[in-house]
Amino acid sequence: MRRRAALAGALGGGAAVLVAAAAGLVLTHYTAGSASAQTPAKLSVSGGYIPQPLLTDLAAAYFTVTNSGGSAAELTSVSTPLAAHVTLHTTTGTTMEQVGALTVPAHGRLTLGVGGNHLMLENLDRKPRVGAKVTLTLRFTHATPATMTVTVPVRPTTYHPEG
Ligand SMILES: [Cu+2]
Repeated sequence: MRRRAALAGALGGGAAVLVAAAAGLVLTHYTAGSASAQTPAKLSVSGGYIPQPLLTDLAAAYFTVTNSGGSAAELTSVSTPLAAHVTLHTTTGTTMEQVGALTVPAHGRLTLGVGGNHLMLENLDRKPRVGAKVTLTLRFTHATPATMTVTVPVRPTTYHPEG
C-alpha cells in the first residue's frame, strides 16, 4: 500500500512537470497569436438563386453570405459547371462594375441581390430552366474552409425573394 502510494506520488510529480511544460507552450503560443485575437471568419451561405436567363449565354446569381466570426473574409472567385466564366460585380446606381473581391464583414453579411452585388455567369453551356439546380463553388480568403460549394435553384426571371 505504501509502496503504491509512493509510486503514484512519483508519477504525479512527473505529470505535474509535464503539465507545467505544456502550459508554458500554450502560454507562448497564445502570446504569439494575441496580436490578432479576433475569432476567424465563420461563413454560411443562404438564399441563393439564379433568375432564369432570357439571354442564352448570360445569367446573374444571388445569395447571402453570413459571417458569425470576428474576422472579415473576402469572396474572391466563383466557378460553376453552368458557365465558362464567372465574375463578381457591384452596382452603383445603374452602373455595374467588375471587382476582384467582395468583403464579408466580421459579424455581418455580404448580400448579393437584384440591383446590387451579383455574380455574372457568362458563356453558359446551356439555358437553365426554372427548377433546375446549379452548383456554385465559392472561394474565400481569410476563411476556413476556404472553399464552399452550394447548390442554388433557377427561379423565374421576375422572382424576388421576400424580406
Ligand atoms: Cu454585372
